[in-house]
Amino acid sequence: MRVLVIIPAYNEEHALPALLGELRALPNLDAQVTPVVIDDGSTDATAKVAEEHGARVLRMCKNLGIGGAVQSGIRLAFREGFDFAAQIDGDGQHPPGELAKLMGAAGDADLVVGYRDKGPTTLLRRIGSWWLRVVLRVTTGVKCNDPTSGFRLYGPRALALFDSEYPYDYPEPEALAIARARGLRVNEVLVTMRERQGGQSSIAGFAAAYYVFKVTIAVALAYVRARLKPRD
Ligand SMILES: Nc1nc2c(ncn2[C@@H]2O[C@H](COP(=O)(O)OP(=O)(O)O)[C@@H](O)[C@H]2O)c(=O)[nH]1
Ligand SMILES: [Mg+2]
Repeated sequence: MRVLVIIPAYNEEHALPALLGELRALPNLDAQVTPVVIDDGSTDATAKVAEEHGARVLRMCKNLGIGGAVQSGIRLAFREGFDFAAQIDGDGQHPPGELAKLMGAAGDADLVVGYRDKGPTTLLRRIGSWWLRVVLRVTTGVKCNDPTSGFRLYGPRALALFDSEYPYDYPEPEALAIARARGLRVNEVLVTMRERQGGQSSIAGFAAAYYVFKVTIAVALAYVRARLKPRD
């Protein structure tokens, strides 16, 4: 079984060496793991560091934002015939050792989300995550402890779907709404997460409030749109 590990990275030169080292040293995961760093228009040495540490690198033509970066990785996985793709943060927040738990939860699910015990770290984020959980539940019926988590595993049906449509900014909750609307099965599993290992988070302060507002509307619209779209 071949798994492409998609690592979206915007200025993550500090965290990547340790992360890629951990991925190389993964103990007995029953799969062939290929890491690909999606360098999303970084202004630091992200691409060079990733290459030096043995990863494949896709360099975006400019900063596309997390959605564009992730979809590029998904397209690579789908078009090169990988069986699964995993998505993990380039900041070291998602321990590669936990990938086995995502794989273990795949069963007959098409998309697996890793969530952490205590939820996001800051109060503002916890409130936002709670609200988005409610919105997703009410509008789409998806039960997910942390719809904002970017620690994910995509099976073949998710790769096929997201190859053609994937949301752009703040994509994680919206992607769940699209998946559900198109009949995919979503599962989740408890994982351990760490703090970001260097670099800076994309979401803080005012951006967090905008994020919650934007995603609330986007989730509802994405669900309705995907339900109305004729199936191929
Ligand atoms: N900040 C930012 N991160 C991006 C972008 N594109 C890809 N990423 C990467 O996406 C991942 C998730 O972003 P992060 O800032 O860690 O989000 P958080 O974990 O929710 O705080 C990280 O590995 C980033 O390096 C972008 O345009 N901006
Ligand atoms: Mg992060």
